[in-house]
Amino acid sequence: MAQLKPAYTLLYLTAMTNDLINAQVITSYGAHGVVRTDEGVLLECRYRRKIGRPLCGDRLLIKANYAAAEASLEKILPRTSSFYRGDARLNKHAVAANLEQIIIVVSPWPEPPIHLIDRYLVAVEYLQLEALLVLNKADLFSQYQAASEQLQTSIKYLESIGYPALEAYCKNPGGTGQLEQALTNKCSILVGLSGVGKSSLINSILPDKDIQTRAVSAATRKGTHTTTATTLYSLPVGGEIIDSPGVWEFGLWQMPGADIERGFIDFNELRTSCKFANCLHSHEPSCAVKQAVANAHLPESRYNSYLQMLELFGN
Ligand SMILES: Nc1nc2c(ncn2[C@@H]2O[C@H](COP(=O)(O)OP(=O)(O)O)[C@@H](O)[C@H]2O)c(=O)[nH]1
Ligand SMILES: [Mg+2]
Ligand SMILES: [Zn+2]
Repeated sequence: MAQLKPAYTLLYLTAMTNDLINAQVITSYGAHGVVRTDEGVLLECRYRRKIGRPLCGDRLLIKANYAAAEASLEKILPRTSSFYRGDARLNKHAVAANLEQIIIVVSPWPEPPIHLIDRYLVAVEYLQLEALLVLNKADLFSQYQAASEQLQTSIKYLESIGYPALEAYCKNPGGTGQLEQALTNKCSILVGLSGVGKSSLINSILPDKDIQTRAVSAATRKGTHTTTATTLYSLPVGGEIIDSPGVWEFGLWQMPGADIERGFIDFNELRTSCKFANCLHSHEPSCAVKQAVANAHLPESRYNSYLQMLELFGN
């Protein structure tokens, strides 16, 4: 039979324990970060080189010292996904872990450059994550009618091949209900051009964002937390949102042409009919994808996005 411990030893044990406990990284600074235990306690966590460098969103096993509000990293648990950004040299860098959904935000103004949505969708497929297209600033549709209609047409096509989409606005209250539903109980990130309304959407769905930010600041030894650091926020509806300002503004990273090709999911049922099994649908003869464009079964703009991506990011 286990020996009964006096109360003071139990108190001591809860203050300083050698037990491994589960936690998630809220923000990561390189050699340390802020983690939240499954009980909801924020602790500054020191990393250890031989264990690795956790990313925002990583699930960890830690040893906690609650009295000192600190912890040490013992193990990074296996990731269900990794999210990357590309740098100016098109190299990829991991920025977050365990994301499930990428929210691609577009607006009639500023209008997205042609091919931007298709480009993001290739990355979504490469990362094997879910995508959600959000057409924001719905209150501006009548003012920017041509741009809005063009966007709606592209989005309708993307919906027809399987990508969910919804409209939102955050100038007036009540415009983010559908989005909140789509975020429930998932870990998501918002991407898109500067000015499309990502911060406004986040403020609308995360009314306590400032409170959460201050709690992270308080947990860091230096007492500051910059708003540009990739940070995980808990949603009131359940689930999380990772805020990483500017993460996919334009660029992605270099990837094999075959990965770009797989990122166009509407090529799936065509590629088996190409003459060459490894057809990249550019200069090859008897290409079913080119044929589908000629027959208007595949939008020319999608195909042009594909060719542009092969040129810019293919290797
Ligand atoms: N008309 C209108 N303007 C919006 C809406 N959402 C955001 N904005 C405005 O668009 C500008 C850029 O928004 P912001 O959230 O900073 O975009 P971000 O750069 O993607 O984070 C700001 O002036 C916002 O007030 C919307 O739904 N309708
Ligand atoms: Mg912003
Ligand atoms: Zn082909």
